[in-house]
Amino acid sequence: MKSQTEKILITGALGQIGTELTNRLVEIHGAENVVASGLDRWDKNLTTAGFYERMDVTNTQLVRQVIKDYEITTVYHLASLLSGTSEKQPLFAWKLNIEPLLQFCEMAKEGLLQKIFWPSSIAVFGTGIPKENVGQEVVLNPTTVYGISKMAGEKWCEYYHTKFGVDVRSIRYPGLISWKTPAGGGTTDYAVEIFYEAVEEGKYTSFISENTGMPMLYMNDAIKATLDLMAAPKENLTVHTAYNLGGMSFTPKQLAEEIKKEMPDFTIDYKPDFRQEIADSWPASIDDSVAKKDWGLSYDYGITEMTEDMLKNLKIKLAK
Ligand code: AKB
Repeated sequence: MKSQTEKILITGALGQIGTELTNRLVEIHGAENVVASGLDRWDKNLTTAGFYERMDVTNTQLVRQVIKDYEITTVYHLASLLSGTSEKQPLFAWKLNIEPLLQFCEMAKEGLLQKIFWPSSIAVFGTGIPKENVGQEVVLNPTTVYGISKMAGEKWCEYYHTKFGVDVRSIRYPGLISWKTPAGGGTTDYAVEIFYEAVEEGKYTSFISENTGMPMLYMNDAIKATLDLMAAPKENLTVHTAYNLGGMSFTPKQLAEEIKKEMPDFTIDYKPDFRQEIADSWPASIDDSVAKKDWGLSYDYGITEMTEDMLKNLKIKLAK
């Protein structure tokens, strides 16, 4: 018999979202109810979770064993290859981004798990869709490996929910900006790198061109949204693919202007690489009214508050 307490497993727990989500889940549920997992060797400073499992998430047998051993009820399955890296390793991206999700859905179907969170992305939209204020129910036409895997994952979530009543919830994250753990392999990562380089070098060369707008979200708001979605009553949820999240929208040039308000000598130049084509296929802004209506999505950070908080924290972190 499973215990009634929520027991949580986080995959990708040492990544950009994973680190901060783990900390928050530990605050809410207690370290003894949170199991972090990742590929790194265990070290006592690795995570705030009460337990750590060094685990390749594509190793189904091992993952099942971990779920059983800890009597896990809820999985935050964050392990994923992002858009830039996926273009370089398409077959591995498909394997990592899809197969473990299906395994977790199977475990939930069998009654081994009660709830799953899986991140989707604005990468699902793709070309031929209006750039601005893209709605929840538009035709999806991803042209990247990452976008294709996320679109397929969303449809699998919907399938398991509709056919078997699996409680799997998802968000189409925009670019995520944070200072605690660096991002890795994404197209929106310029908006994180720029802060590190501003503090360390006073200048930045952007791999995205100056007037390319993309939706972005500060990590504090991303964590809040994820937990709010997971806490929402099941019957309020009308979207079983993944919820749109708009956050804020800006271009590299606009972000540089914000940084200059705090650091007047900061300079930026532009040298777009292969990720420019990916960015060009994504929306510039997103309509997230369905998430606001269904589970009360709200944000605390705009571009100015986010920039102030990033610079304040990175100056302290990088001085150490
Ligand atoms: C990426 O750039 O690949 C991610 C995303 C928008 O999903 N940050």
